Amino acid sequence: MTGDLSPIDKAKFVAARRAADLVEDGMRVGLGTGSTAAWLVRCLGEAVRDDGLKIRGVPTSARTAALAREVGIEVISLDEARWLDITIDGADEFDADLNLIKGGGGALLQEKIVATASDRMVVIADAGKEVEALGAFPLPAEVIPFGWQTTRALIEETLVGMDVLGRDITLRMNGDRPFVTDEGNHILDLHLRRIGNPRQLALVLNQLPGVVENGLFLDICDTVVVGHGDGRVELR
Ligand code: ABF
Repeated sequence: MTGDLSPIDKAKFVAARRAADLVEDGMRVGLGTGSTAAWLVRCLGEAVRDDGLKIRGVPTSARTAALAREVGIEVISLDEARWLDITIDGADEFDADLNLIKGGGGALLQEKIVATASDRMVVIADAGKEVEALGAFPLPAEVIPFGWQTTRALIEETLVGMDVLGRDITLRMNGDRPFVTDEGNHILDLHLRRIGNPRQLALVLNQLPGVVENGLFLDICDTVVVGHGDGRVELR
């Protein structure tokens, strides 16, 4: 499955493989989105096929659902599962408090719902995702298409009082058209450079009418499995 991986892919793979060991028979498992989470889905698929692992997977995006089915994992909806034993997902940034920025893959809404409906949330990440302070990665905000430019202006206004270093906001594109999430929404990327008070920012953003959710995952992650290009793995 792994062949000769680049150091970054090896880091993602070893983190995913270690996290897959946390999944036990009978578990309902939230399956994340992104390239690191894709390694996890493949590892779990191998355990299902080769070791008879019995799990039910709740995907966080259409593309994860397709991959899970492809590798032989039984896919159910979150409503069928009601609650999850564990969710394993990637991240764009994590800090020392295990707070995250997620949403670089555009799946942050389902990811946050699934992660929150889990007994345990585990992030798998290459070591390059670790930061001293969140914000270098643009913070995604999912907004409804109706009046998104007004919502953008509202966010801009809100940022004026916030402890952030940057205030540029861009509409995420998919080629020459706006990116559309699985829920049919748009993503605004907030180029804040450094977020001094993530809690305050997360609360303020989600109070704005057109904002559906933001990519700050605070007090949700229980464990980060950090993979390194030389094959080392650490648990935080
Ligand atoms: C997903 O994983 C997203 O929330 C996040 O943006 C992405 C990270 O992608 P990758 O694992 O490809 O670096 O959960």
